Amino acid sequence: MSPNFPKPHLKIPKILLLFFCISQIVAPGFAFELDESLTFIWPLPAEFSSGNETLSVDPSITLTVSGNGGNSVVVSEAFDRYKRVIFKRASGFSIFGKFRGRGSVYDISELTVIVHSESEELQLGVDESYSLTVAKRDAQSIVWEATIEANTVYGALRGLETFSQLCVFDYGTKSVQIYKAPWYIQDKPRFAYRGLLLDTSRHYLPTEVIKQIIESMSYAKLNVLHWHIIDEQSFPLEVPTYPNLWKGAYSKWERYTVEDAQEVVSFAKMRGINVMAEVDVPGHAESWGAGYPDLWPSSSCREPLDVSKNFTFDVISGILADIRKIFPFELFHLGGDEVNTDCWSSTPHVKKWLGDHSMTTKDAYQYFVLRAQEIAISQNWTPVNWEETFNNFAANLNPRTVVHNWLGPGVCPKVVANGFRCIFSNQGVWYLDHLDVHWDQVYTAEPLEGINDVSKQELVLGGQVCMWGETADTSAVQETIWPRAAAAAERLWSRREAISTGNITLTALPRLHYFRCLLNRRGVQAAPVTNKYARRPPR
Ligand code: CP6
Repeated sequence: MSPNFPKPHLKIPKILLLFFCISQIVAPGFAFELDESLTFIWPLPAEFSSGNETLSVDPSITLTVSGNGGNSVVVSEAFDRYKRVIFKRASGFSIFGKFRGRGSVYDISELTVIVHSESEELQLGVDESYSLTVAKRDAQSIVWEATIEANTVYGALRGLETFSQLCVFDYGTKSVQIYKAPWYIQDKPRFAYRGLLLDTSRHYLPTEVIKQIIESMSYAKLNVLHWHIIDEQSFPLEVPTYPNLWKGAYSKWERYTVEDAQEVVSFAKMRGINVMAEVDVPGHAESWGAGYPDLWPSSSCREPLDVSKNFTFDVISGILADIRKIFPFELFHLGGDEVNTDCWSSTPHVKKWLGDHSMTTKDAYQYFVLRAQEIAISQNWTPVNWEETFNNFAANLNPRTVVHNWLGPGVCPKVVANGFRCIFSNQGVWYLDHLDVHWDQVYTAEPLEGINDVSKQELVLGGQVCMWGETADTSAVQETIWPRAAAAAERLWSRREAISTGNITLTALPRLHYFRCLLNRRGVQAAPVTNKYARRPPR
């Protein structure tokens, strides 16, 4: 008798035990209630096939990693995390398993992960492809094997997520099972950039909360956290070169030290997620002046940042140099949106400077953005700017600029026609703080809409949902992000043809309901799919 097989203290009538055992042999998993015709994986893999066998998964499942990337802690730590997630509810004890044993009492007691590359470099376009097979060793064999094969550790992470989604807790047997085996999955993302924006200036979010959100992003295979750290309302980040800047924080406690930010970045990296920082200039930077009032045009007219002083650009340069050491991701967001230049034309010394340089306020806006871009480029970043910069002076933007759409649909087609790269975030559908937007509107928004030329399509890096912070803090942030961010995540990961045809009420909605419950089971406060905000009347 195995040591974890407890002696029954209860007197159970033998006939009941016998009946239970027989029922488990004759009809294992009889209490299965999922609609087996559907594949409950979110986002949908690129290619997959499945069968109709039910397997049991060993709660003591072990990991075997091989290949050049076999020693990576990225994979072994992820395996441990997923093991906790998968076996939250299952004990190591199963009568059911005892009757199916061929040496092992479980069908799957080992997961093999093969990682070809040793590199743990995580940049835009990193290879996230993987294959996942849950099948018999060969046609004659009765031994089942689960294998993930990937070129990079980050592909292996995506494969582990999919594997975890195949593992379903069965309330009939109180064990974890894989339905519809054998599985053959070949998967890769459609877009390299699949983002979520978090805004920590309108409301401070503790790093623990940011980390929980990062963890939940990995469940939906999102891979970029766009950290809108600073804005006009508060400056929570420590900048060692200009130590007064974070005087613009809401309080002494609502701050991020350099170490906090580093911790967020490395936590994200372990989950295959890049962190793109944003320093939104010149329009969204009033809080900078709390520490350095010279950055304001005047104490009564505080934004945009004073374009006339070199000090302004020294500070930008200092911030970027300090945070370059924290954020290894090549993309860096310089904002550039919603610039109201009234303070420049109404403040005497700025007005004089404009005259001396024969600049209109619009010229000065361009001058500011381009000078900030040069600073970023000189520090080895690729600049990202909100679309107003493109809308106002596309001809002069640095050609390496990635343009971030937000104002409406139809922008990325123009951006890529001009040879720039684009990120799709149409506010009408992908701004999560717009609570009246329903899951299906998020789901059907298509980043390549209106772009037919394949060489132009390649300039669309992907898309991003935005969780602006004016109206949501820790208390509501997860329920506002999820489940609608998941709708965008599938749009960005899965093949366009596979998710754009047919009736999404049948092909996507049941899976999204299931994914939302999966998030809840994993401790993520995802809202109901059709909730008080996002209910859609029957059509
Ligand atoms: N903050 C910054 C914001 C917004 C933008 N930039 C924003 C604008 C309109 C809506 C939602 C958010 N709050 N810095 C625009 C990119 Cl509807």
